Amino acid sequence: MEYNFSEIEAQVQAFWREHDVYKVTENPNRPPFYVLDMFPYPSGAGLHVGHPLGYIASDIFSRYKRSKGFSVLHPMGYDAFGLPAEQYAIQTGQHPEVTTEINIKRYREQLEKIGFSYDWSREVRTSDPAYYKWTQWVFARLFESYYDTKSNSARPIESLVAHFEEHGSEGIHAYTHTPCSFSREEWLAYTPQEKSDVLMNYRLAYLGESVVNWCAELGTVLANDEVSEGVSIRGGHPVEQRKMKQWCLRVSAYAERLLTSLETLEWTDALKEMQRNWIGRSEGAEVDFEVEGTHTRFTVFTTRPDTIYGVSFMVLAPESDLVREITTPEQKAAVEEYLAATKRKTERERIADRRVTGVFSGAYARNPLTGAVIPIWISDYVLAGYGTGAIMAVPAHDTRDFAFARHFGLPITQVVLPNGEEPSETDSWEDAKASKEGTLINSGILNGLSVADAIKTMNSHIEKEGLGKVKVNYRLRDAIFSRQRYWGEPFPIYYKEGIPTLVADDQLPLKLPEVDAFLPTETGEPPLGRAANWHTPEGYPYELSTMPGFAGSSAYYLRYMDPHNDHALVGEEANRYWRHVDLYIGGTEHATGHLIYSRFWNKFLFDLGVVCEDEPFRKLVNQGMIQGRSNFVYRIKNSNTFVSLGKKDEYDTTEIHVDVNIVHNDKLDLEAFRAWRPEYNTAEFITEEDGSYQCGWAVEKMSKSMYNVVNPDDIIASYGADTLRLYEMFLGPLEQSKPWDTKGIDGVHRFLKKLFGLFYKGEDLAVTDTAPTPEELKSLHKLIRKVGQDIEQFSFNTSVSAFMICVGDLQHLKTSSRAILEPLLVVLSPFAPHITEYLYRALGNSGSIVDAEWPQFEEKYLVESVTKYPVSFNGKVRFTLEIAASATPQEVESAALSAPEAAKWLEGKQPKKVIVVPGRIVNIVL
Ligand code: ANZ
Repeated sequence: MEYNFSEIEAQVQAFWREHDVYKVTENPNRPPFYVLDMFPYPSGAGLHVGHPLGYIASDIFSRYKRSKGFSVLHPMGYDAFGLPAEQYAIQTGQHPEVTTEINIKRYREQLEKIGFSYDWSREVRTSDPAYYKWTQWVFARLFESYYDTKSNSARPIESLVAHFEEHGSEGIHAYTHTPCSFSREEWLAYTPQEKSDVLMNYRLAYLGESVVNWCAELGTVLANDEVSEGVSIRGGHPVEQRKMKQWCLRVSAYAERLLTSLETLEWTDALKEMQRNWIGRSEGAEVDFEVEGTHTRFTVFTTRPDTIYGVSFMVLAPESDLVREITTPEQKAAVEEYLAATKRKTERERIADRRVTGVFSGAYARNPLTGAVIPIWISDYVLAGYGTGAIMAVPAHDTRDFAFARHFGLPITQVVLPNGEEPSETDSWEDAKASKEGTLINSGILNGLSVADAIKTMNSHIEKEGLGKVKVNYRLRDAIFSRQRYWGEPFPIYYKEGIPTLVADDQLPLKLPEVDAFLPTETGEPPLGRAANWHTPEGYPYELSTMPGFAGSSAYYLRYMDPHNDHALVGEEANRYWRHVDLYIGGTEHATGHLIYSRFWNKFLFDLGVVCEDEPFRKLVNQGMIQGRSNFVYRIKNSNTFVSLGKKDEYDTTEIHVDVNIVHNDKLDLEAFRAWRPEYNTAEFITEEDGSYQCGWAVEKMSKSMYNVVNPDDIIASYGADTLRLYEMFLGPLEQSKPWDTKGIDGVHRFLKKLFGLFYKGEDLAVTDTAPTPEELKSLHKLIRKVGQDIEQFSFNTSVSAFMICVGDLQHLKTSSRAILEPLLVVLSPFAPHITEYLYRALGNSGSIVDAEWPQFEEKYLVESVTKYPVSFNGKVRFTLEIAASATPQEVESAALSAPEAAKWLEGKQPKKVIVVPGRIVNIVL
């Protein structure tokens, strides 16, 4: 019987479906194991062969764990809200829900063909109201909570209100960027609006003023990576920096916890380092400066308070509220002009841009230590969102301050320690030394100290004298959580007399309303402003913006644990059973966004007691990218003639991408090419001598525009899903990026045919109950050990080679023994689930191979058994030879003749005859 993969795969998949073999339960008799893939955004283009790489790896691991006795949760779903569907809706009028539905259907079909062991009954879609009810619910809890810096956990905002009612703001320990100070009486006298404003400074989900990239044309805020050089990447519309009220999540309150518990995770060092940098912990001090001639004070953040003697000017971020307050009338015009110019740059561009720009405010500040009067400047190298948005500039010790001072001719004051020693331990000091410009001044109370000690001394001086306070700063910002978009979760918020108020939990989900167009309103309000009746029954208007893309993905792993629970995001029982994701596989592009937000949500839900573990993803593996292998044809300029690679240098040609699907092993299918595009109907070819047209090639990103996208469906049609799965793993180490190259795919496919051939001779099943030989057992057990170790180490490519070696050995040994072949199937089944299921059942097993136990590795089969041969010369035994029992008679003969003891008896003669009695004796006749 032939290996008819398409029939086998269809039959096996139907069997899985009918018997629900991938349905998983909270089975108390089995330990739990949770394997998760980062769920896809269902784009219109469908899956290409790069997408399933991580999914195949996680599927192998899941199946392996299941055969090791675990109850394995391995779900799949869709991150279904998002911009492309909305953009498409704007262009075509097609409701995003409709396109999303179509795309999901396509994804599901493609995924099912690959034979994943997903429990589809747990599928989630973030755009499904039954799902986003819980996204809204978490938002509501965040709105109702503040962060208690004493207990280091989230607490109900009501308890803060209770405190205000008793004691005013005195004695609270609540995390905020804007501390408020009021008495009990003041609090009680506040209007509801005033109370709401105060509480907004503490809520974990709050309406806050932040600087955003505003694109008026698109009517929305854009993320930094959606903007380049002052215009939107999509459409090229102007983008400006604008302060706007946005919903924000107070992620920064969790910065320290997000940092410290990284240590407990099995993530790669590179990934942890990315998160550490993103969180960006920095120890320093906040120091207060006074604006000369006023009582206005402002605070700077510095990591080098020891350099305070050398401050020669101050710099404010352009967005700072202080700018308008202190700018003198003479400088007003220049400052306005500068502010307008900086509005066009995103923050990221400001950080990257090393050009010095700035403007003098006209005002001065007084150095609290030296009393020196120094100018206050405004420049965009100071960022509004970091520290306090104001700095003390020490050009002798800081490179950017130095560049600024040089550019504007400001004084450079170098601090030296009177004992002549120079501070070490920082680069900026090195930079400063290199400058050798400026005046050297005495460093006052820091005389003779090292930098580290000088910092400590200055910190305590600052605190003692009330000049400021020691402060740890984090680069991690609060997340801006609103988008002026249609296709996202509505906020469970309405405005009661202007006060943001939660929609009651029992009214959730608050469903996305219908609109007549997916565009902002004429007055510039978000698309939800077009919805009729978008208000509460009492007539209070609902929030018009929607949640961003990362809202729905922040807790999706919890929902899979208990996807149909109508009463809780996740029920206690389900959560206590599964606890956390044991293995998470996905791309590095989520290293900071999603992986910070979901850790934050999880920690918050942990504080609430909704989940029992403080970290969501125990082990995380990043799969590499599969790149495309593009092909080119060469068109002779101004003609419709195409010349093959080997001859192209003889002509003046243009290189053109050609669809890789009409190229096989770099040879162009000429007919398919003519049919590809109308303009090539009449194409002529100059081929190689053998008549073939050879294409050029290059490795590029896999993308539709380069015609190098390979659809897994096509591979499955030609080779089957098992070949696709094995081949994707065979391409190389999981974590590495590698080009898709089908050169080796035939080899992998032949391997499966060979495997099939071990089971069938002609039409008949050729498996017997004969006892296995030691060689067969050795080959099998080598494989069991190797594959088990490989899977545990995510080294799937090496397993594929091991399978090939083993099947080659067994073919050579003409193995037919069930005792070998059945365990072989089990070990191969995580990689090639269809063929193995089919053969396993052909062997007479009634259940599914997914329930078969992983074979036990036994060391004893690997120990070489040896045979002792007496070696006789002309009938007289002269010595004994120890040789592997598996040695052939020829091998025994040559081992006997080349043994060191043999030389003495051979006396240099050629033996007339050598008789080997296998397993018994060697007789050499001279
Ligand atoms: C004086 C000084 C002297 C500084 C010196 C550094 C070296 P990290 O380590 O990243 O926390 N800074 C503070 N707020 C800023 C802002 N909003 N935008 C741009 N720069 C800002 O950096 C902290 C240092 O960066 C602070 O310490 C401040 O400059 C600057 F020899 O103060 B330093």
